[in-house]
Amino acid sequence: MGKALDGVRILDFTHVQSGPTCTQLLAWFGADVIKVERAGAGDITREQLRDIPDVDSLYFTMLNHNKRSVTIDTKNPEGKQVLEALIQKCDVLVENFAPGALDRMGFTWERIQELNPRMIVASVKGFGPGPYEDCKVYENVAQCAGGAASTTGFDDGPPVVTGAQIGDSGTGLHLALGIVTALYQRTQTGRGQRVLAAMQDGVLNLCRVKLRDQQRLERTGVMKEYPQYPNGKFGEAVPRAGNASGGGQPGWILKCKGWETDPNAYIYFITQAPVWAKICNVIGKEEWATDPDYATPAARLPRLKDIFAEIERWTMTKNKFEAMQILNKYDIPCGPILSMKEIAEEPSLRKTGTIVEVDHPMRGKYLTVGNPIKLSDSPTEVKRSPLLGEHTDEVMAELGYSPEQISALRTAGAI
Ligand code: CAO
Repeated sequence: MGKALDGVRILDFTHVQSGPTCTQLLAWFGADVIKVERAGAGDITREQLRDIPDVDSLYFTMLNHNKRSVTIDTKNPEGKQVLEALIQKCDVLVENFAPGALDRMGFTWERIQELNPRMIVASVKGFGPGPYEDCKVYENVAQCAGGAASTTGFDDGPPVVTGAQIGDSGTGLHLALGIVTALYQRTQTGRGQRVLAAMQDGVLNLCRVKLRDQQRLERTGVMKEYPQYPNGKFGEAVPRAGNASGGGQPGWILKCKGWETDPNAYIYFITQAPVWAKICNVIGKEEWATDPDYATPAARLPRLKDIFAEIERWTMTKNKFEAMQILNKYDIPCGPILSMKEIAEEPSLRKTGTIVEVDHPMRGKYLTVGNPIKLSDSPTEVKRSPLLGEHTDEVMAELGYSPEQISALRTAGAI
């Protein structure tokens, strides 16, 4: 079976996390992703957080599946010529260097257009145009600047960043969508274009509901689904909402049996309005179904703290999986707090290819997250990440270089 992006060639200048997640997705959809790295060193993540000496780290291997690696010195004049040949042969250049680095290499948008007017140039940057456009940015900086940190955590504590890499991997996803959209437009126009995904913008896009709440707060001064209501104070900006649900169906994280020793013995419980009577039955508070203080969503809002405390008395008598099983029988929305250990061992995730075991020639077997997006006509086969420069000769030969030329370029330090 073919792949959705068969025939698309990507010149992958990405490093660390944000850019590599984007090109990994494109590779999983069938694009030929040629990762250009610095000879001798490569993507800095190859050596970061290593768990086995001198072996590519899990950080690197889990972000660079299905790619080919070539080493080219982009500051060497002959190395630049090789890159020019690659630009002419590829459809998309993806990069996430610090602002200006591509220009400093001599590959301005204008120069790339001269070489290949069909080339799509896609970039991750920390910020879009504005006061911070020249700043270098990592994940947590983006979470802070994009509104996630100020709205995450509890009211009486400091801002908190989330473990989900919404700044890096989130922006990589945004960029991947921009790239396939530009490829689609190119089928009509014949022209390439620039695609920019700024990490601050990507995080803010994922925090869209918090900008909604900012405007609600300014209009009404209060947001009744927030834990600050009715006893706490609202300030001028959207406060941290703890574990409250974002929408109109109140939810909270509740203790389950074993919480005293297991940090993840918790369940997320949503008091969805249509199943309120069933919730009352399950927790043994049948009278709440008709009591005017509890029977309607509006009546419950000022009492959510007490309501969740009562529900928790019930959830604490069950482990999170038992609670999940019982609640699901009644269509009560809930979810166990799963640890990474539990996720790694979950057979259904292995079955769907969301968790995949990969074999690597130097590290042996390891687990990775496979493609979370499943296409029925373009199934993903997760292949190990490349060793540094593993495909230099192969790609050079495809560009038309003879073995003698390749060897001369190697001696000159260009590749
Ligand atoms: N051969 C020779 N030189 C190379 C090369 C190659 N193959 N590949 C890269 N380089 C050079 C670049 O030309 C650049 O040189 P100059 O600074 O002289 O122009 C240099 O290596 C390093 O680029 P960088 O500034 O991007 O790297 P850094 O480690 O200093 O910064 C980061 C890293 C992530 C902060 C920065 O790249 C950045 O802000 N990127 C955009 C935002 C982003 O993606 N952040 C998420 C990262 S994941 O958490």
